[in-house]
Amino acid sequence: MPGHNGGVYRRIVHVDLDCFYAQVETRDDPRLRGRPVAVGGRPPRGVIATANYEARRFGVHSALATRIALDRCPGLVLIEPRFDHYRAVSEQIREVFHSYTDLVEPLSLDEAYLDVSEPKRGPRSGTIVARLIQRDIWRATGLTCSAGVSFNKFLAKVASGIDKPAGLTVVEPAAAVGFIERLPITEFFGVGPKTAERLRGIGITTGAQLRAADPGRLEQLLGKPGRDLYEIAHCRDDRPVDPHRERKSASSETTFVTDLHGLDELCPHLPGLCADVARRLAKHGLVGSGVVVKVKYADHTLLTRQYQLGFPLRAADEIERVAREILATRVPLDRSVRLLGVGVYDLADARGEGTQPALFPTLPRP
Ligand code: DCP
Ligand code: MG
Repeated sequence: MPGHNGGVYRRIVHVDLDCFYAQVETRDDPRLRGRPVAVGGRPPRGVIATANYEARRFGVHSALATRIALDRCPGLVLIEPRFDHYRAVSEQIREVFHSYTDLVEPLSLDEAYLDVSEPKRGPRSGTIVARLIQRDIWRATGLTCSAGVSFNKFLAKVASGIDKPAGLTVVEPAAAVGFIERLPITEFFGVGPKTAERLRGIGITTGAQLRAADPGRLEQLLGKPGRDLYEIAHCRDDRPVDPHRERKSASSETTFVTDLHGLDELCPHLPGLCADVARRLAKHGLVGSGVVVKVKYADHTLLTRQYQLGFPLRAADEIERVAREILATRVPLDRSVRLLGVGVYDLADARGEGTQPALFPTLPRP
């Protein structure tokens, strides 16, 4: 059997609240029920953090520019995010988790892995404990969540997304291979649009094809993540649920198909990278006060340059301004570059950090 470690399967539950911010808002204001609702920043610069299912039917989704969301769904109710409030709700949810196990690894405000192999209470059944958790969250907060249960993190997480909202999906060991075979490649972690495109290039679009692939070829194509994908597709995912894992930075990077030269070629990649970093911050309810730029040159040597601002940032265009300044003044660009990355560090809760005026930081010249 896959994932069978010394005769014992772990019981991992992944819990994810349904359209979290939007569900909290509709819970708090019953007049919104049944109407399309999105939580996000106002146009022209704002983006959607999340939308309820009514709004999703119009093509409104996380990270979409609010301006476009309003075009797609003219009746959309737009609500400014209330991060402190979501954080408080998140605390209530974590209390429920901790009443079942101390092995809780939060991934964001609304999402966590739990190892319930030996629960503090309830039976030794992942499925039943997951149901109890859904019930207790509902009782404590009036919110629905979806859960996935399996013997490793990857399977539990994918499973929780199968039957939203308020669903429960269990992947038993005997069903795991069939489950993986049917998954589209984009469901595997770390496979964004770019990686999916590369995999498609070698004829891989499903879990079944990934399982049948040559692991060496995958590694050649994608590096170490290629090897990890192969392992995961074969149910080998021993990552423990780690209650002490902390996010110290949020970053995004891209490796270019052909090496790039100079500021003019690199700068067009900054908006995408910074938008990605901003999304990660938003998802975790965080802000950061340092920006780091990473460059890998054609000969694979790495260089990072960072700048500590002393005040918190969270918007993509603000991160971009600092990153551009670092790139322009502190990163030698006389050599070809194969990878560019941007990150934000010194993270703190977004709590109390209202929407900021646009910032135009200028770095002191080195
Ligand atoms: N979030 C955000 N920006 C993103 C993604 C998410 O601000 N790009 C915030 C809003 C979400 C919350 O994080 O409510 C949780 O993210 P999820 O990805 O779990 O999305 P939802 O809970 O909103 O929807 P789903 O029902 O698909 O889980
Ligand atoms: Mg969610």
